Amino acid sequence: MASNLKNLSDYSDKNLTDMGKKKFAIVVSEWNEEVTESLYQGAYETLIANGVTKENIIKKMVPGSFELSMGAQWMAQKEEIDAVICLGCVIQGETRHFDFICDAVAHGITNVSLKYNKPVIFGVLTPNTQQQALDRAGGKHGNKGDEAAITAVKMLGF
Ligand code: DLZ
Repeated sequence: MASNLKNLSDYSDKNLTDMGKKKFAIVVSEWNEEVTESLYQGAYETLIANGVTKENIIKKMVPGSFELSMGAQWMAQKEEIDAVICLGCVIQGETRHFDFICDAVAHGITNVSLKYNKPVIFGVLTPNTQQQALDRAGGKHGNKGDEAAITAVKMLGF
Protein backbone atom coordinates (compact mmCIF):
# COMPACT_ATOMS: atom_id res chain seq x y z
CA MET A 1 0.00 0.00 0.00
CA ALA A 2 1.29 3.48 -0.83
CA SER A 3 1.46 5.24 2.52
CA ASN A 4 3.64 7.65 4.44
CA LEU A 5 2.67 6.08 7.74
CA LYS A 6 5.33 4.28 9.75
CA ASN A 7 4.56 0.75 10.90
CA LEU A 8 3.13 0.42 14.38
CA SER A 9 6.18 -1.69 15.29
CA ASP A 10 8.29 1.47 14.90
CA TYR A 11 6.45 2.81 17.94
CA SER A 12 7.65 0.14 20.36
CA ASP A 13 8.44 2.78 22.98
CA LYS A 14 4.78 3.68 23.18
CA ASN A 15 1.96 1.94 25.00
CA LEU A 16 0.18 0.53 21.97
CA THR A 17 -0.55 -2.87 23.44
CA ASP A 18 -3.61 -2.17 25.55
CA MET A 19 -6.14 -1.44 22.82
CA GLY A 20 -8.56 -4.02 24.31
CA LYS A 21 -9.73 -1.40 26.79
CA LYS A 22 -10.02 1.50 24.37
CA LYS A 23 -13.35 2.58 22.90
CA PHE A 24 -13.62 4.04 19.41
CA ALA A 25 -16.41 5.85 17.59
CA ILE A 26 -16.35 5.75 13.80
CA VAL A 27 -18.49 8.47 12.22
CA VAL A 28 -19.27 7.74 8.57
CA SER A 29 -20.76 10.04 5.92
CA GLU A 30 -23.56 8.63 3.73
CA TRP A 31 -22.51 10.65 0.68
CA ASN A 32 -20.53 8.46 -1.77
CA GLU A 33 -21.55 5.47 0.33
CA GLU A 34 -19.72 2.86 -1.77
CA VAL A 35 -16.48 4.65 -0.91
CA THR A 36 -17.22 5.51 2.70
CA GLU A 37 -18.45 1.98 3.49
CA SER A 38 -15.13 0.59 2.19
CA LEU A 39 -13.27 3.13 4.31
CA TYR A 40 -15.32 1.95 7.29
CA GLN A 41 -14.56 -1.72 6.62
CA GLY A 42 -10.84 -0.91 6.43
CA ALA A 43 -10.89 1.09 9.65
CA TYR A 44 -12.96 -1.53 11.49
CA GLU A 45 -10.76 -4.45 10.44
CA THR A 46 -7.58 -2.54 11.29
CA LEU A 47 -8.85 -1.73 14.78
CA ILE A 48 -9.77 -5.40 15.33
CA ALA A 49 -6.33 -6.48 14.05
CA ASN A 50 -4.79 -4.18 16.66
CA GLY A 51 -6.64 -5.72 19.59
CA VAL A 52 -9.74 -3.54 19.80
CA THR A 53 -12.87 -5.53 20.71
CA LYS A 54 -16.04 -5.46 18.55
CA GLU A 55 -18.10 -4.10 21.46
CA ASN A 56 -15.72 -1.13 21.70
CA ILE A 57 -16.28 0.04 18.13
CA ILE A 58 -19.38 2.20 17.68
CA LYS A 59 -20.48 3.12 14.16
CA LYS A 60 -22.53 6.27 13.60
CA MET A 61 -23.78 7.56 10.25
CA VAL A 62 -24.19 11.24 9.30
CA PRO A 63 -25.82 12.53 6.07
CA GLY A 64 -22.71 14.17 4.53
CA SER A 65 -19.12 15.08 5.29
CA PHE A 66 -20.22 18.53 6.45
CA GLU A 67 -22.01 16.81 9.35
CA LEU A 68 -18.92 14.84 10.44
CA SER A 69 -17.87 17.60 12.86
CA MET A 70 -21.20 17.53 14.69
CA GLY A 71 -21.24 13.73 14.76
CA ALA A 72 -17.67 13.74 16.05
CA GLN A 73 -18.58 16.19 18.80
CA TRP A 74 -21.56 14.13 19.94
CA MET A 75 -19.28 11.11 20.26
CA ALA A 76 -16.19 12.87 21.66
CA GLN A 77 -18.21 14.44 24.46
CA LYS A 78 -19.02 10.97 25.82
CA GLU A 79 -16.59 10.23 28.61
CA GLU A 80 -16.21 6.56 27.65
CA ILE A 81 -15.05 7.31 24.08
CA ASP A 82 -11.25 7.41 23.71
CA ALA A 83 -10.96 8.36 20.04
CA VAL A 84 -13.18 9.27 17.10
CA ILE A 85 -12.50 8.41 13.46
CA CYS A 86 -14.32 10.51 10.84
CA LEU A 87 -14.74 8.98 7.37
CA GLY A 88 -16.06 10.80 4.33
CA CYS A 89 -15.53 11.45 0.65
CA VAL A 90 -15.97 14.78 -1.09
CA ILE A 91 -15.52 14.53 -4.87
CA GLN A 92 -14.30 17.76 -6.42
CA GLY A 93 -15.92 17.37 -9.84
CA GLU A 94 -19.36 16.85 -8.39
CA THR A 95 -19.79 19.87 -6.22
CA ARG A 96 -19.23 23.61 -6.11
CA HIS A 97 -19.44 23.12 -2.35
CA PHE A 98 -16.14 21.22 -2.41
CA ASP A 99 -13.96 23.92 -0.81
CA PHE A 100 -16.59 24.92 1.73
CA ILE A 101 -17.23 21.35 2.84
CA CYS A 102 -13.53 20.40 3.02
CA ASP A 103 -12.57 23.56 4.92
CA ALA A 104 -15.50 23.24 7.31
CA VAL A 105 -14.91 19.61 8.16
CA ALA A 106 -11.13 20.03 8.56
CA HIS A 107 -11.59 22.95 10.95
CA GLY A 108 -14.57 21.36 12.68
CA ILE A 109 -12.77 18.11 13.39
CA THR A 110 -9.68 19.96 14.63
CA ASN A 111 -11.81 22.03 16.99
CA VAL A 112 -13.58 18.96 18.39
CA SER A 113 -10.26 17.23 18.98
CA LEU A 114 -8.79 20.19 20.85
CA LYS A 115 -12.00 20.93 22.79
CA TYR A 116 -12.36 17.37 24.11
CA ASN A 117 -8.63 16.62 24.26
CA LYS A 118 -9.11 13.37 22.33
CA PRO A 119 -7.84 12.14 18.97
CA VAL A 120 -10.41 12.92 16.25
CA ILE A 121 -9.04 11.56 13.00
CA PHE A 122 -9.58 13.18 9.59
CA GLY A 123 -10.33 10.27 7.28
CA VAL A 124 -11.93 12.30 4.51
CA LEU A 125 -10.98 11.65 0.89
CA THR A 126 -10.93 14.73 -1.36
CA PRO A 127 -10.34 13.27 -4.86
CA ASN A 128 -11.12 14.68 -8.29
CA THR A 129 -13.04 11.60 -9.44
CA GLN A 130 -14.92 8.66 -8.00
CA GLN A 131 -12.29 6.31 -9.46
CA GLN A 132 -9.55 8.09 -7.49
CA ALA A 133 -11.70 7.65 -4.40
CA LEU A 134 -12.23 3.93 -5.04
CA ASP A 135 -8.47 3.54 -5.61
CA ARG A 136 -7.97 4.81 -2.05
CA ALA A 137 -10.85 2.87 -0.48
CA GLY A 138 -9.57 -0.67 -0.89
CA GLY A 139 -8.22 -0.25 -4.44
CA LYS A 140 -4.76 0.12 -5.93
CA HIS A 141 -3.70 2.84 -3.47
CA GLY A 142 -4.75 0.88 -0.40
CA ASN A 143 -7.44 1.90 2.05
CA LYS A 144 -7.26 5.27 3.79
CA GLY A 145 -9.70 3.89 6.37
CA ASP A 146 -6.89 1.57 7.53
CA GLU A 147 -4.59 4.56 7.84
CA ALA A 148 -7.17 6.53 9.82
CA ALA A 149 -7.49 3.63 12.28
CA ILE A 150 -3.72 3.27 12.63
CA THR A 151 -3.45 7.02 13.24
CA ALA A 152 -6.02 6.77 16.05
CA VAL A 153 -4.12 3.88 17.65
CA LYS A 154 -0.85 5.79 17.43
CA MET A 155 -2.34 8.91 18.98
CA LEU A 156 -3.70 6.90 21.92
CA GLY A 157 -0.13 5.73 22.54
CA PHE A 158 1.27 9.26 22.50
C1 DLZ B 1 -24.24 18.75 -0.79
C2 DLZ B 1 -23.07 17.83 -0.94
C3 DLZ B 1 -22.41 17.73 -2.16
C4 DLZ B 1 -22.83 18.52 -3.34
N1 DLZ B 1 -21.37 16.88 -2.32
C5 DLZ B 1 -20.96 16.14 -1.26
C6 DLZ B 1 -19.87 15.25 -1.39
O1 DLZ B 1 -19.26 15.07 -2.46
N2 DLZ B 1 -19.48 14.53 -0.29
C7 DLZ B 1 -20.13 14.67 0.92
O2 DLZ B 1 -19.72 14.01 1.89
N3 DLZ B 1 -21.17 15.48 1.05
C8 DLZ B 1 -21.61 16.21 0.01
N4 DLZ B 1 -22.67 17.06 0.13
C9 DLZ B 1 -23.45 17.05 1.41
C10 DLZ B 1 -22.87 17.95 2.51
O3 DLZ B 1 -21.76 17.31 3.14
C11 DLZ B 1 -23.95 18.20 3.58
O4 DLZ B 1 -24.51 16.97 3.99
C12 DLZ B 1 -25.07 19.12 3.09
O5 DLZ B 1 -24.53 20.32 2.57
C13 DLZ B 1 -26.07 19.44 4.22
O6 DLZ B 1 -25.40 20.15 5.28
